[in-house]
Amino acid sequence: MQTASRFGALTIAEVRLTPILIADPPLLNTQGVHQPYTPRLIIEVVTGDGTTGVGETYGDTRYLELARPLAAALPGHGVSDLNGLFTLAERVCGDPAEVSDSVDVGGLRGVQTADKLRLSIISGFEVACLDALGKVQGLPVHALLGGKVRDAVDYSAYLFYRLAAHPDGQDESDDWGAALDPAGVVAQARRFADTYGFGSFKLKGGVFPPDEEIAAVRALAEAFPGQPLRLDPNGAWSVETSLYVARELGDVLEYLEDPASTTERMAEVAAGTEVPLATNMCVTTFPEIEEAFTRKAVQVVLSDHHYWGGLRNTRELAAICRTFGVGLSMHSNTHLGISLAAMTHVAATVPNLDYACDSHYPWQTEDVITRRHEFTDGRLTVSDLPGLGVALDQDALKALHQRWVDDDGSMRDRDDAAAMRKADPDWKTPSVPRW
Ligand code: GKR
Ligand code: MG
Repeated sequence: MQTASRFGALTIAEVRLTPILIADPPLLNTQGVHQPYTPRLIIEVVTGDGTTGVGETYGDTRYLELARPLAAALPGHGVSDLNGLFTLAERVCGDPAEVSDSVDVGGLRGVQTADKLRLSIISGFEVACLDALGKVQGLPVHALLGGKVRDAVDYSAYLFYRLAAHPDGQDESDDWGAALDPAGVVAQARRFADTYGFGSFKLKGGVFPPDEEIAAVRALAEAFPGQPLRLDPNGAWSVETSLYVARELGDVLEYLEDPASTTERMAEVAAGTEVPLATNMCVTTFPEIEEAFTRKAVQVVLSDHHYWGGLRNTRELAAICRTFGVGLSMHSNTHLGISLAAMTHVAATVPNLDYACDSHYPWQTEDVITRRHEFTDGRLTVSDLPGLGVALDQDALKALHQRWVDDDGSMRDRDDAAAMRKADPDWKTPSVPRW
């Protein structure tokens, strides 16, 4: 328990929640296509001495419904009492109205559960508290997590099949153009490599029939010989198809990510191939670890502080993976610079982060921080400034919030299938296995 005064530097005096909509390009995945705007939630935690810490997480309606009661309950809570934050969230958040056993499109991250939604909200608050605590104490977030074990964190290029423009004509257009075949994917990868120096490449698959995606990965292997490649169809394939792809690409893949959609299917695939299987779909919470690890269904877990419940839980996940000899990588969804700072701080503290991390960041043209992160040689330098080392751009935050206010409701919840129906009115979320 905190002993600081209610109005002291270590006590939360105010919490501000700002839902925003950020521009997102027409990236394709097995569910559909990204909408022109995607929701995020920016959390500001202000301590008794006026220090502000910032956090970022999912901003869809069902997340906001959980965030609001937590924000209201936090004033008076110690900013360093992060264990207490979890207890408080369990008490005040309740269960979200709509939790189904369908795949969570807002992340293609396995089945939706109330726990996962709650943890995704807690993580944004935890990051904001750590940022505030670091600023109060003059320490970077990585120091609050035990200290960095590396000065820079490697990221991989996150390649997507994509359209040139959004099907509904709403366009915060960019100049990337379409990428719908092997040549388009290689051109995209070339630009990522030239601009940011990325040395490893992940292709989001599950969009085209497997042979087309195999051809794209082969083209990447020819264009970037010896460089690590990954393919992730978000569980779109049957066990047979997964094994076929593993055979075709076994010599060039660093890992195959979520070829099949359940732990059971992943275990069957793993039993039939030497290619390591990675996941951010069948191991997404602590209770899912035991079955997947005992059945040797996955060889690499993609951590994500948003849905594992924060930076400290990410380190706990890392320790479990280390114990069981399972590799660790990092997953990403559409996010802004606050989340990238948080990802980089925690990644810097994990000794067994064996792979370059995923990040959607290069696809985002907007941000709520005053200085965008810059990748050099595919890496980000770990900040030693107090807290996360980022400053909130209040004008940008206001403008992106206004977009959320003005929205007719159609963009406030991520819905890749709805966006796809603008191009193809008959489009339905494909059932899995799709191929
Ligand atoms: O943003 O389309 C996307 C991705 O497919 C994302 O939703 C996934 O969560 O990138 C993710 C993944 O690795 O599965
Ligand atoms: Mg994935």
